[in-house]
Amino acid sequence: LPEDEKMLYGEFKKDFIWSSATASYQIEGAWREDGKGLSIWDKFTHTPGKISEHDTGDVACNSYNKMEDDIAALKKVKVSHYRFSISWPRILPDGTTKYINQAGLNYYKKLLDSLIAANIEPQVTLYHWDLPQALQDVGGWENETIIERFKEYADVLFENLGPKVKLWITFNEPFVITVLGHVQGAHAPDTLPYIVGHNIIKSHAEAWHVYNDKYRASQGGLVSITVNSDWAEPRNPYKQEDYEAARNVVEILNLIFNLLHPLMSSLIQFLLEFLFSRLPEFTPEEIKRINGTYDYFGLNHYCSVLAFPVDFGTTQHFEADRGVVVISDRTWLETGSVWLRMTPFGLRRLLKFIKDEYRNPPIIITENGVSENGPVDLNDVHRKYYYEKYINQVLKAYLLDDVNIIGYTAWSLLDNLEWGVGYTERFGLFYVNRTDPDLPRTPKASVSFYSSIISCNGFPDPASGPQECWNPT
Ligand code: GBH
Repeated sequence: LPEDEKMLYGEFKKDFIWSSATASYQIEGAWREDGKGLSIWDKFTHTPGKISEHDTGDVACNSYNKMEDDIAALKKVKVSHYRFSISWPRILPDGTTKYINQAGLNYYKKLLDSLIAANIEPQVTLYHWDLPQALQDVGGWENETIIERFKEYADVLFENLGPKVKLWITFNEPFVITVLGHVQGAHAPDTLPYIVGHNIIKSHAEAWHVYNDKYRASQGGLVSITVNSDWAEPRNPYKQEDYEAARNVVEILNLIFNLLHPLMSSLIQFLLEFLFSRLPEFTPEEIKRINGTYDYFGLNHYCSVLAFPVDFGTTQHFEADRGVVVISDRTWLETGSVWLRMTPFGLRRLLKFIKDEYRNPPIIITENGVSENGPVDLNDVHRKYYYEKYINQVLKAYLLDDVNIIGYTAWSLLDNLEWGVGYTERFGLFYVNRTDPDLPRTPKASVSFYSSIISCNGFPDPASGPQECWNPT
């Protein structure tokens, strides 16, 4: 075996966060129940031709009405934490605090109480892509007034739910919101400019300051943001320019933490100018306001890519702006999603990169997981393999590279609405039978596998650890 793939025995730190995740639009359903307003994803999925098989989140996993089932699933996995997101239009139907929908707040209060009763701590995301349509109608993230709207929304959540929450995530993947939602149109709302990224960063900073000024002293939680970052290797390891292309890919995906970081390197300044050349510059006061507004590094990671530079001339699209194209190596194992190949080695390298680049922040992996498509097979060996290899790479980063890793989150608890590809790709630890109107959750084989890693807090040496822990096969 190459050094990279050898398993390492050992355990994570005490009180390690072991979690699994979902997002409101992907699981809740109940799209018009109890006063919920419409979101941009309601509109997008109801637009013909946008989603595979005309799938929508109208019902999804019906988690809005099946909370008990979800809690039972979490208990079965034995997670210490559960990451879910709040549907903004369920709380504020037109996006503003003019009207607060008490039924929506009650749903999340009840969810928090049920989790706490089950001894599971919540990790709550404020924005996992389902913007109130009413705000989109006035420009959404392109309109800078959204910064104030987001700040007010965050304030409502901190005030009403904050006493029960210790871990907050403002935005899930600003890069996806900006590039897929606005630059490429693969996601809602399908409009163009990068200005969205600029406004998201400011919105995040305002929410962090609200928490810091008004709630931190009494609630004592942590607030951060989550980026999606692949790891990138040079396509040709003998070409210097491919190394630079790979480095740029990773820098750009993590860009937001450079802005939040008190010290901006000259490389970052260069990248910012280059990528966001059509954007207003942040003023020194704005930079000051943004700097340092994170309490940990939130990371969603799925796979690695190979990078090389391409000059697209004057064409305007994201790859052209970046000047880099990424591909995968055909020897890497495939999964149920074309963009996702099994590359466990990259996660350790990425964690080491984050440690070095951002001065050793505490890191929470807020998503990591794998999909299948096609016929149902509850014996998901590929997922067991994926979790075993990836989580072991996280252990190596912790024990061998001294990375300050404090948590790991498996995406996803349930098979759910996988955005543009609908229900055709399934990331769940639990299978959700969509042909049964009751939408029962059935554990896949990976549930007991992940659960044993959790119970053993990693991969203790079987010679000294409990017998039911991971054993080399
Ligand atoms: C996560 O994003 C999301 O947070 C989560 O909601 C989602 O269910 C999960 O991934 C699984 O997809 O099809 O070539 O356009 C992960 C980052 C970035 C991965 C966009 C998929 C689309 C590539 N995602 N990417 S492509």
